[in-house]
Formats: sequence, structure tokens, C-alpha cells
Amino acid sequence: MLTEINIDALVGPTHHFGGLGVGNLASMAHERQASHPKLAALEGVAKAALVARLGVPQFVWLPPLRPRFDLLTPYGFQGSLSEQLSAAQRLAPRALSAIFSSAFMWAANAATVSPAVDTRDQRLHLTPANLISSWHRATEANERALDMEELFQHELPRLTVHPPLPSIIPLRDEGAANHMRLCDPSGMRGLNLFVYGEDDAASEPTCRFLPRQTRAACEAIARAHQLDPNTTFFLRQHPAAISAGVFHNDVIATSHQGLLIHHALAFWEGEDVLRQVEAAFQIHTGRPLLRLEIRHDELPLPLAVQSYFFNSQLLRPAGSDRMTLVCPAQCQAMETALQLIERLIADPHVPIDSVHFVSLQESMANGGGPACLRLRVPVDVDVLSGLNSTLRMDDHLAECLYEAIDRWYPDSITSDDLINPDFVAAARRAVSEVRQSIGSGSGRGKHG
Ligand code: SUG
Repeated sequence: MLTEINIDALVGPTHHFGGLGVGNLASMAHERQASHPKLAALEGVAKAALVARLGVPQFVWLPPLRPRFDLLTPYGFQGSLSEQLSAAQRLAPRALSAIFSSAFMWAANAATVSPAVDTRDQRLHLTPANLISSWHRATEANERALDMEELFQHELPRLTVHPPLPSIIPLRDEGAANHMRLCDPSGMRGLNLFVYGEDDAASEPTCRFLPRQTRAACEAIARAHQLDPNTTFFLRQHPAAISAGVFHNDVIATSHQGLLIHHALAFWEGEDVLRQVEAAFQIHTGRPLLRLEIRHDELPLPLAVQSYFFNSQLLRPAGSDRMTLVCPAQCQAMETALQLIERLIADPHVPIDSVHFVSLQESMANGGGPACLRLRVPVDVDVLSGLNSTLRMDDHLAECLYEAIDRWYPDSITSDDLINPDFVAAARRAVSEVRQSIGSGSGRGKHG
């Protein structure tokens, strides 16, 4: 029996709006506006604590240190630290923003994960995403690999953490946000769906924005994870969706076990592949896949992106055979999205019977909803007890985090703060205070 653990990454004290998310309309719209790191982090903890209260095993990753001063020299800046920072602010504000980025908070982009039951060598495989599409995210992979090894330290003999894919344009990878695992209720029999935006071996429908995931990257991961080609599928994102701001598949599709919900414009010429997926699911699990396609007239693409309905978390609370939705509060405020949610809950054929609306306004303003903030890792139930319990979310950990965040995180940041030495010192201190407050080592301050 497998259980799905959720890992959320705590928002860092330098959370700000750099406008750096490629094809991410919310990020672009909020560029250089004042951000609220304390609120962002409190909202993130509250969401993770809710999931833990629903009985889903929930863990957290703590923020790595920012700013990444070590990147200033490779970006071409010279002189003293304050000379480099001022020059970066004047000449390359995006580079400055990148070294302060808290984008590691969107754990769905941390890695692609394959449980041992899916892999030929029966090991759990994780590949940290190389995230090379944007200025600020390519540096996350090595930090995340360490986090994975720390959380799963007792599992290392049964786990392979691969290096991120090589940092080359044909291998752009954004992790689990572009991967869905459909399975039976035990989790033991599953199919893997990889979703990509670009295939350099096929003719290119054009998109307004750079597609962040390539088919070649998906295929490389599927090979490295030793997945069975008969149960592994590749779907192409619809270019109209990418152009409308769907920069990851999890902005337009969501799934849990045998339920797949996607927008009618999620996939480009996907019908054939989806039919193969349905047939393979039936053969492999002995039950039908429940696939719900949401019509464009029920939730038009622009509203799907504004509400982030598809970025809701679909969860099965402990002891229940029904599912619940953890939706962004934006869905509650938008009548079209709310009606859709009510219809799904009222439909006896859909195994969803409740909804929790969560306020994630700071993360949402950077294009990150509930599902963006978590990485799902299906593991054997017996693995749970071996995971680093300091990082397991419960009411006690939530309280410790609320207290530390409230005390040490800045209320608000503007772009001028990024070159203020007092702000930098306070942000670094906040990270180490949070670590100390939960007793997680001295802080992994490898950078800067
Ligand atoms: O990569 N935003 C993130 C949002 C990631 C959402 N993740 C998933 N859909 N799984 C991104 O675009 C904005 C940062 C800024 O502009 O400062 C940002 O990186």
C-alpha cells in the first residue's frame, strides 16, 4: 500500500515580485510591486497545516539562504559587495531580483518523482528539475537535491536522486508540475503522464511564451526512472493554453488516483493519447479512469488561469474513500469557478464531496496556487516513520513556524530593500531563526 506524502516549501523572507516567471501572467502583472513575505509565509504554513489536519502526511522544506551573492561575479559584477549590488540594480535589475528569489517555495517544480512500484529497479527515483527557462530558478536544483537527501536520509539505500538534466535548451524541465501519476486506490498500480510544451522533433505550433518543458526532457526522465513504456504517456500542452498563461500543466489539469480533471484546451491533439491512457488504466488497474473534461464555455481559459481552479489540490482525507478539494480563495470569488466546484460536489459520479478555500494571495500574485506549493511523493506506508520527523507538519510545528515567521520575517519589501545591507542581514537571520525554532540544525548556509 502506498501513501502520498506532500512536501511544501516554506516561503523565504525575501519573497518579492520580480516579474521573472516566463509566461506567468500574474508574476508579470505584479512586477516591482511591494510584497509581503510575512503574510506569504503564514499563508503557506496555514495551507500545509490544513492538509496535515485532513490526515495527509505533510512535510516542509525550510528556505535556503538568499541572496545568492555567489552569483554576482558570474553575472559580471565586480568590486565590493555594495558596488556589485548597486550596479546590478542599475544595469540588470532582473539579475538582482533573481539572486533574492524565493521561487523555491513552489515545490511542485522541485522534482519529478517515481515510486518504487513503477520502476524497473524497484527504487524510488527523484530527478530535481533543472528549471532553466527563467533567470531565477535554475539555481534551485542543487539545493533541492540536498533537501531530498535530508528528508529521505533513512531511505537512501532504496532511493535514487538523479542529477538534474543537463542545462541545455532542448532539455528544459520543470518537474512534477508537468507530470501526473494516475493509480488505483492502493497506489500500487499506476500510469505516468508527462506533459510537455515543445517537441523539437515535430512541427511547432507557435506560442506567445517559451514553453518551459520539452518532450525530450520528459523522455529522458522516463528512461532514467526506468518506467515501463507501456504505462508511460506523453501529452503535449495546447499552445493556446501556454499563450493564455498556462506555463505549467498543473495550471490546467489536476489528478488524484483514478480521477483526472482537465480543461478542454489543456492538450494539443491529445484525444488519441487520452484514449490510450484510459485503455491502459483499465487494463492495469482493473477499473475505469474517471476523466472529467471541463468545457471552454463552462470555464473559459482566461478564467481558468485567473481562478487557478485546476491548481487546486485533490486530496483523500485519512479514513475517507471520497476526495476533497483545496482551492484558491480566488475560485470562491469568481462565480463561474464556484459554480463549477458546486457542480462537481453535487455530481454523485464525481468522488469529491467537499471544498476548502485557502487564501494564498501573495503566492497567487506570483502565479503559485495550492498545488504549486507542494510536491507529492508516493511512498510505502512503512517509509513514513523513517522520514525526518522534525519536518513533519502538525499543529505544534505550525505554531513554531507561525511564531518564528511573525517575529523574524519582514512585513513588506520593495525593490530598494534588495540593496539595503540591514534588510539583507535581517533576511539571513530570519532563515536561521526559523531553522533554530524547529530544531533543524544550524542552517544550511552554503551560498553567498
Ligand atoms: O515558476 N513564479 C513561479 C510560479 C510557479 C508555480 N508553480 C507551478 N505551477 N507548479 C514560476 O513562474 C515568480 C517569481 C517572480 O516573478 O519574482 C515565479 O517564479
